[in-house]
Amino acid sequence: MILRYPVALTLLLLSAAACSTPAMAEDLEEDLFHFFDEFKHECVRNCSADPGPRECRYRIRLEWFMTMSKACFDCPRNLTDCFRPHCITGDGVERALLSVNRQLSGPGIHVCEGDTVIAEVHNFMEMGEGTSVHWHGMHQVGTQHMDGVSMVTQCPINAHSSFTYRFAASPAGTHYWHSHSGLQRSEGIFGPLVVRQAADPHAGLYDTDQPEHTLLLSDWFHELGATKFAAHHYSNGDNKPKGLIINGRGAFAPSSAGGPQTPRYVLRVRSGLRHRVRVISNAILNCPFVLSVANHSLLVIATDGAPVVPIEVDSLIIYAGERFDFVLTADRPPGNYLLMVAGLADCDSRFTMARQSAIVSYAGIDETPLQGAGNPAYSDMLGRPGGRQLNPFNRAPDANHIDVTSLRTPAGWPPADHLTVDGPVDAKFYLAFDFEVVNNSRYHHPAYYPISAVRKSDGHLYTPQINNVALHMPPAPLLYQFDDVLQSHICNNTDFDPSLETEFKACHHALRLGVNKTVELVLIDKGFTFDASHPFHLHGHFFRVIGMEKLGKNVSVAEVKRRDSAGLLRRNLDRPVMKDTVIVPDGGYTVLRFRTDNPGVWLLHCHLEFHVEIGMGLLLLVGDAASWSAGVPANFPRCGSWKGPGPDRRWQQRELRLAETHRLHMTALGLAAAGAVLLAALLSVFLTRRFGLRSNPVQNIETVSEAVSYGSLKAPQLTF
Ligand SMILES: [Cu+2]
Repeated sequence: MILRYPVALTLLLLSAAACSTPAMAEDLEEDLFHFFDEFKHECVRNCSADPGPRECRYRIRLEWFMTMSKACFDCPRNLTDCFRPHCITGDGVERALLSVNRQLSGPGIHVCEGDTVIAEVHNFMEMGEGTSVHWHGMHQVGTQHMDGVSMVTQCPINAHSSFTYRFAASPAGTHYWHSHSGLQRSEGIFGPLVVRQAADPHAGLYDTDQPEHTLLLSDWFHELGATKFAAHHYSNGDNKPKGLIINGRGAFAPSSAGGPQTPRYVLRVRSGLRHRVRVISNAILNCPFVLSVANHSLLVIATDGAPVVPIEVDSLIIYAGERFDFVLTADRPPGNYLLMVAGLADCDSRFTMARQSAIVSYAGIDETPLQGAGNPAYSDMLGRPGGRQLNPFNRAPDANHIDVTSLRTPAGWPPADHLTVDGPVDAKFYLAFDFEVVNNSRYHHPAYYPISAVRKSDGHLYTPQINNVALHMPPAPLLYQFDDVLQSHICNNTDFDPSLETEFKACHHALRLGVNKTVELVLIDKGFTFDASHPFHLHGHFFRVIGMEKLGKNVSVAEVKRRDSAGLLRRNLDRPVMKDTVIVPDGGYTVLRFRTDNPGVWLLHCHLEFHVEIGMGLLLLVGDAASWSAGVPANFPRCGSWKGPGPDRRWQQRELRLAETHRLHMTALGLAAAGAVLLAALLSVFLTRRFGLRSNPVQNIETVSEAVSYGSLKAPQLTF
C-alpha cells in the first residue's frame, strides 16, 4: 500500500516536516528566552489570604552582556526605548556585565513563608567560569548543600551546565540572592528575594506591601569588577566605585556628557496610604549608603528579615548585605519626591561622591519631567541636616544617631524563641581584623616586589584578614567532601606559632563549634591602617547584636580583652535585635551571640567583595562532618579529583615542620617514630660504613629548603 503511493507519502512527510521543524525551532527559542516576570509570577500573592505552601519555579540564565547595548536602540534620547526587553541601562555608562535573564538587577523572587523555591540556574557565561548562587538570609535548615557557596557547600556549576536549587523559603523577610563565586556579584549577578508571611507582627502598620516597592541598591563600576580588582591588587588602581544604581537603574551624576540621562527607578505611591518599602544593600566595595526620602520620614520596622520595635527616623545607613524595611506614608502634597541614596567612606566627597536617586511619584503625577534632570548635588543627598539617623557610620551613637544595639525585638517574637542568648555562653571567640602589613604572597612576591619595596602610590597593598589569617578556599566542598581536603590545611590562628604574627598566613580558616551551644563572637576592628568599617555576614543563622562601641580611632585586641575582663564591654540582653549582617565600628567592637542550632559548614565573612575574595572570612564548622554529609543526597555533584594549589607554600612547609616537631615531642607515637628514625639512622650509618653506600642527608635538607623558598628561582611544587 505504502509502495503504491510513494509520491503521496513523500508529500505527506515533507509537509509534516515543514510544519514541525519551524515550530520546534520556535519552541526552543521561546524556551531559551522564557524569562519569568518578577511581578506577575504565580507565587506573588497575598500571603494572609493564600498562605500556601506552593512550589515556586524560576529560571535564572547567567551570561555576559552589555549595558546600553543594541537592545536599547535610541535610549536615552527616547525614554521608551530604555524600557525595551533586554535593554540594561545601568547608570547610562556602557560596560560589560554579567546579566541575569538579560536584566539588572536580576529578577526578584517573591514568595510566602513555607513555599518551596525551585530555581534552575543555567550557566551561559562565555568565559567558561563556574558559578553558584547564595540565598542571602535563608537559613537552609536541613538543606545546607543549597547555601550556594562555591567550594564550601557545593562544587561550582560548570560552564554549559545547569543546577537546580530547592529549599524552603524561611525565615520570612527581605533577603536577596547573589553569586557566591569569585567577583561575579560585582559584575551583576544579584536580585531580591522576599519572603512574606501570613501573620506579620507589623501588619497593622502598613496598607500595601508590593513587590515593586523593593529597592536593591548597589555601587556600580564603569568597568568590569575583575579589571578593577586586578588594577587595585596588582597595581595602583583605586577601589572606589564610580556610581550607584537602584534596581539596576540610574543617571550617572555628575554627567560629563550632558544631554539626556538614563531613567531612574520610579516608586509609585498612592496618597494617604502607608507603603512597606524593602531595601537591600548589594554594596560591593566600602560604600555604606545613606538613604532618605525628601520631605518624608521612615518608620523602620524590620532588618535582615527580623521585625524590630518600630522606630521613626529621617535617614538610615545600610551596609553591604544588610536589609531594612520601612513604612513610607504618602502624606505630603501629591507630587514627585526623590528617594536619595548617597555613598559614604570610599564613595564620599573625598573620592567619587557616588550617589543615586529613585523617584517617589504620587498617583496621577507625571514623573517624566524629573527624569532628564539627573541627581542633586552630593551634599544635598545625605539626609535632613540635624535629622535622626539609624545605623550611623563610624561614630558614637547619640540622640540623633541610633545604632542597631538600640533596636529591640518585639516582645513575644519569635513565637518559638530558639534564640535565647541570655543564658550561659558555651564558647567565646575574639575575632580581630585590620588591613595588615604582610607580604601577602599572592600580591606581593616576597622576593621580587615585597610590600617593603613598593611605594603606597605604586600599589602597596594591605591585606584584610581575621586574626592575622587569610581564608584560603578549600579545593573541594568541605560540607560533603571533608575527607578530600588536606586536614592540615584547616586551621585557625591558635595553630600558628605566635612568633609568625607578622608573616602572611593562609589556610582553610575555621572554628569548630559544638551543636546547640550559645556562642559569643567579639568582632574587633583594630582600625590602625584606615578608617574603614567592615560589615560581617553569617550564613545559616540569625545572631543577636548585644554590643557595639567605637572606642577610639584604633584599639588593640589586648585593650578590648582587658575591658571585657573588667566588665566594661557593653552588653544588652534585653530583646536584642536579630540580624545576620552587622557593621563593626572602626577602632571598636561588635558583640554577637547565636545558637549553633543548624549543623553544617557556614561562612562568616566581610561582605565587601574585594575583602572576602582575598581572605577576610572564616568557616564555622558546626557539628561533625559525618552528620553534615548525611543530609546531602548521594548523587549531589562532587568536585571529582581536582587538586587545589594549597595555601602559601612557604608558611605551609614551615608549619608542617613545626607540627611534625610538635608531634615528635608530644606524642607517644612521635616518640616511637623518633626511636624508629634513630634506629634507621644507626642502621644507615652501619650500612654505609659496612657496604660504602652513599647517603647525604644535608644535601636533601637543602633541596627541600630551596623548593619552598620564593627567593629561589626553582618553582615550588604546587600539588599535594
Ligand atoms: Cu571588609
